[in-house]
Amino acid sequence: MKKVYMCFATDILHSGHINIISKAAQLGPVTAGILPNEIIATYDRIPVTTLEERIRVFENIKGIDRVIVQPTLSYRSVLEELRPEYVVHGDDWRDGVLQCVRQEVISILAQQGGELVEFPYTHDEVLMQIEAQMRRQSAIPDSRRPRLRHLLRNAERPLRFLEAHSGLSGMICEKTTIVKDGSPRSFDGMWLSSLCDSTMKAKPDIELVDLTSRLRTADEIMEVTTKPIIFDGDTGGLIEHFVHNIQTIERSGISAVIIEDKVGLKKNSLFGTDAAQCQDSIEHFCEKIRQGKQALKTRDFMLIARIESLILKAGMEDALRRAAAYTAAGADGIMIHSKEKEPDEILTFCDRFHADCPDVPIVVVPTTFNTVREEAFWQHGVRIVIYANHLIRSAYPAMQAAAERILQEGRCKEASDEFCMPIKEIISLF
Ligand code: SPV
Ligand code: MG
Repeated sequence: MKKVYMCFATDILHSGHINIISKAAQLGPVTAGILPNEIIATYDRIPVTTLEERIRVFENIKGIDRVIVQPTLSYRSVLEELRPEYVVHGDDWRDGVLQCVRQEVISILAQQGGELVEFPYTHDEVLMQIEAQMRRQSAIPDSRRPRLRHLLRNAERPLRFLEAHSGLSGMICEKTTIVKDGSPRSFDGMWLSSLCDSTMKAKPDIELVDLTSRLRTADEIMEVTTKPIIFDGDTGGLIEHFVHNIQTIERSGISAVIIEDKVGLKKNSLFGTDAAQCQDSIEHFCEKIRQGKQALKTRDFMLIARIESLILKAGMEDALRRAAAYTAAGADGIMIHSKEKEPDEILTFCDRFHADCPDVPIVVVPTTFNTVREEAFWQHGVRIVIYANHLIRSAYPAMQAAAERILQEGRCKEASDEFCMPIKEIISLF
């Protein structure tokens, strides 16, 4: 009997799958490989059902002989062990991020004397509606909120969060995927930066843009995306206000808030000691953390404490003392910030804190110490890397250049040709 292998990422089964499975079964006994949710999340919507649930469903489908877990997007380990005569797939993976996976399958099968059999993929109107409904479902607050904790539990590399300041930039965070070393790579979620949200409104980053407006931006992003959001909560304000505001943020479907240990007029940390800024006392900030945690209604939401000691030149020992105190007060993670170009102080902090509290996620924002790669951060215990301002910092000069070019030429042809996407593309983006 010739062996047949198929791999599945879907959580919605429809007649198209059943047709393809019955065609595959005519070739020989079918082994179905099921991809884990976190692997699917690297290039597509996170499944709404668990891996175990999907295994049980596939075990009971007529035509499937055996079900295994395919641990990676690459078929290599499974194909080398199973050595099937046929791999069966829909023809929808010829384009898009899976084309590299397909190419690898073809080359492994060529070495093993196997064959790839592709059947036409069914584009079904009803199915597309179900898929759209699933996307909406995974965007509702209760489904979205726990996603950060879930990703952290399963991560084998730092989660990457990219700044979003609008629905459009949120969509870029959600959808941008590249193929690197044969695997798709995308962002894990959005950072709702106070700097970028303020800049978007042409305001300074001094807690001037109020929570109502910040949540309006969050809502715009949430309307068109499904990935988890980390909210930059600035200082959190007065404790009396924070205990209310944290509930509003939690209710919206955001997964975490980061508050920084400063008091008084907050200015952006990257001014360093050039701007007079006052660090909160350990006791007072711990009280803010304790009361904030007590106010929460779910166990899904995370309150992350941000330490400004290195920014304010209060020293490493102060930073570590604060990290221990904030963790003891209930913080679900520690963000350590620095404005140094060299990563040394950040990495020293991470090593020392991680040795003491290996289970507390460390968050970094490598805007200035930007030479360190994500894999290296992981080795130092970093679990979330935030690219905090790169979409707005790249958009602003591009807009400025287009505006100047129109003025220079007295017409828009040159700006259009040099800087702009085709009209045809923008009118059909959504
Ligand atoms: C932000 O993005 O608003 C931050 C990070 O708080 S930083 O600008 O580096 O302070
Ligand atoms: Mg900020």
